[in-house]
Amino acid sequence: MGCDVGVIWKAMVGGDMAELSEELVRRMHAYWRAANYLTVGQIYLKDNPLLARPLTVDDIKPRLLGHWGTTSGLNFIYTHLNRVICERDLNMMYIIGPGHGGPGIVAHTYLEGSYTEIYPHVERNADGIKRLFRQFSWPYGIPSHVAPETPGSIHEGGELGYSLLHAYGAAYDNPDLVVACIVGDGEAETGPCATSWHANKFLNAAKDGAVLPILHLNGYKIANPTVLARISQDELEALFRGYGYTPHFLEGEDPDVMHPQMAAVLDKMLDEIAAIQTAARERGDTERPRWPVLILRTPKGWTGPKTVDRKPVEGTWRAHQVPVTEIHEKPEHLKILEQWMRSYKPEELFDAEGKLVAELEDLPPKGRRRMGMNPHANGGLLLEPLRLPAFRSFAVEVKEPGSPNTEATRVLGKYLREVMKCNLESKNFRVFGPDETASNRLDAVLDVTGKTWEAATLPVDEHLATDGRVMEILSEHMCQGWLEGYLLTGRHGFFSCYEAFIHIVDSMFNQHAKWLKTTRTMAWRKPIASLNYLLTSHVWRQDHNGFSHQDPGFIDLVANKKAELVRIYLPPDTNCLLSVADHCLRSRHYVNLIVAGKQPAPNWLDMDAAVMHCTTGMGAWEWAGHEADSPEVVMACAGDVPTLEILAAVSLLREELPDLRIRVVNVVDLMALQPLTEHPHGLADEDFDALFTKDKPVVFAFHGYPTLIHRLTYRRTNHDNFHVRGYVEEGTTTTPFDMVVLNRMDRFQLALDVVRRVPRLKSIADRATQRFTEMMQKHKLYVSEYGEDMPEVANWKWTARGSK
Ligand SMILES: Cc1ncc(C[n+]2csc(CCOP(=O)(O)OP(=O)(O)O)c2C)c(N)n1
Ligand SMILES: [Mg+2]
Repeated sequence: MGCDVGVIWKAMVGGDMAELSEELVRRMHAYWRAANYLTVGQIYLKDNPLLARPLTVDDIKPRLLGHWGTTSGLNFIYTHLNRVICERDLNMMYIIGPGHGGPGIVAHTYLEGSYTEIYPHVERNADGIKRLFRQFSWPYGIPSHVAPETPGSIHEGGELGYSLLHAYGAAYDNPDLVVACIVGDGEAETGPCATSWHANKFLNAAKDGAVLPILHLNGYKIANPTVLARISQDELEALFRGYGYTPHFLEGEDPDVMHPQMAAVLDKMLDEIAAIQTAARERGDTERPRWPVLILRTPKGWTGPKTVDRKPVEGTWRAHQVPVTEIHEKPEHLKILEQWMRSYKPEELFDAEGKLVAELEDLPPKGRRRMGMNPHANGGLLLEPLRLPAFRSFAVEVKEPGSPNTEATRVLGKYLREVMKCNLESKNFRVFGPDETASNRLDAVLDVTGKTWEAATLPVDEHLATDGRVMEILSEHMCQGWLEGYLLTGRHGFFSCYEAFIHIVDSMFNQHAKWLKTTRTMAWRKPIASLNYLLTSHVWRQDHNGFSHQDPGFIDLVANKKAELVRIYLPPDTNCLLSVADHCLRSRHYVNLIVAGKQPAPNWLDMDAAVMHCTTGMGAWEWAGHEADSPEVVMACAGDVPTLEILAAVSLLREELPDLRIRVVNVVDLMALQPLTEHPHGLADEDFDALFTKDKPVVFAFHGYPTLIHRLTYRRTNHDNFHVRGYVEEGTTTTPFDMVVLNRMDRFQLALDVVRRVPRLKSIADRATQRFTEMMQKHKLYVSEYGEDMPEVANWKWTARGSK
């Protein structure tokens, strides 16, 4: 559809002007100028902060870094939100999608005093301003984005797309909170952002807070126009109506008009929010409301240089980063910069000492109402520990290793049901999943709470509830983003996902881990609850689905991150899963990754043994090995299916070679494999050597890609003798045992590996090879013929004597 951009737009506030006194408009405009001045100063200046003398190249930073284009608009919005916070005594947070507008938020938090309270060395005087300028995008200073260092921030915004999700995550269960969320029009093109508008179907007007989305239609991204800026207003309006919002439009660039209009539109939207909340809270109205959204069109780089080198800059993509460069080389550029900075009239904004003038000092909110000081943006301050039931009471009774068979995640579901129940009153725990809570066998949780759902319901629906605490939508992005927002504002959560598809949020995990890494060493940021993943429906048991659903690589990704942040658990059975889950829900400031199957599988350890095993992280299972005083081979395993195959291989070897001295080692905490110098859970070298020996072959069956085990153990004494089997990217829709055969991690192959690696067995290697190879052939013929695993495999059970 063609559209004439020049005429597609008309301001839709209906020309409303708020009842702002001229005096207030004048002061708000001055305040905005001050924020813009401080923004430009951060990008350009290392000296002469108040322009007390003419600008020279010596005042200019050697490297000009930062983003101007988005920032003046963000500064405008912040100024206006300050007014409504004061007038309505709002509890408001500010999340900006285009996190590259960092200098604007730093400027505002400096103006309102939050910055100096947290960083007293950045004083409220000329020296402080100079420091503020110098530190920005400066080595060992502060980052260019709305980083963890920025007061009031829970959203870095470096990777675009998640602002709305963080905003909604923050709003859940915070009924008096309003989360203002600026969405960049470029950001709005990302997949996660595009779907996240639907979060309004999961927000309870009575029990949750409000999100105030503002689509910042400044027309451009880095180098291109944005799609939403170049469609007609009708389309734009239809789009947002279609998403279920009431769109409000405001366009302009003349501050005299924009200030009163912005005030009017914000008042209108906040009135709408108040009316929606009153209807839900006082009249019990349960109809899904149309929450307001503001679509704000202002020029990119508003108030910046109009042209540079005769090319238009303000209102174009050229304003995105640093609009005037080559200041050291081109005197006329220095002049443009000076004129630009002086256009904000700093002498009217700051006194001779560099203190903000009194009439502006009064303007922002005070204390915790300042957006830089909102405690929700420092969630650890508000964090209450979960009330946790005794996980031991959910234990499976294991009289002897190998029985009974249980579905580990189904038992976990019962435990989570109690966790949910214990914390219903405190409203600080939610379970997240992309349409898979029941499929992942965690549906017991639904006995005590529903699945959040504000859209229409039909009689056929089950467990949907407007106040449910299980959040399901078929978007891993949304689950992850909601959970992050929920955790960052001081609550707890649990995310279960099919193992293969968690990769969809690889990058979001990266960003969250970066946030945790940085905040870990910041004294004023308090630790938050860990992000807990349960990956199930895992690679080895995709009987329904096949190759597309087989990928254990998320473990590798998590292992890339700083040791102090990540924990990876591969519980071999149900009791271990319970012990690990309890531990994870108590932990702080980590990412915990748990990988566990949902299919019926044998249990190996009673609860006491499980707790002991999970606490150590790994250990020899004496009941499974028989090593006399020293083993000839170590058979190690990590993961439920690898554990099963290793134990089955041990049984075969016992039959074949009763005198072979085998040690069985199970690893539940993968990070224990690393040296203690690399990870706090790492086993000390002496203990590792004692467990894995210094010189005996280690045949290791691993849940994921084998290279990871090598990565984690390459510094260990016996690493050269580690022979790892794992997933090698072979898969299809086939039987459970055929999956391990395809990837050469089956019991026959593992037994063969042992025979080939133990020097004493060289003489019988040929015979064993023949026997085990025959078994593999027999298996192939059997599954091809009958479509299921051979009875001796499917019904195999561990016995104290070996296989039956
Ligand atoms: C997911 C992602 N892709 C690409 C980038 C690189 N990038 C940084 S800013 C930007 C343009 C952003 O445009 P918009 O959201 O409209 O922000 P604004 O115009 O307010 O600067 C891009 C593509 C990024 N940060 N994140
Ligand atoms: Mg833009």
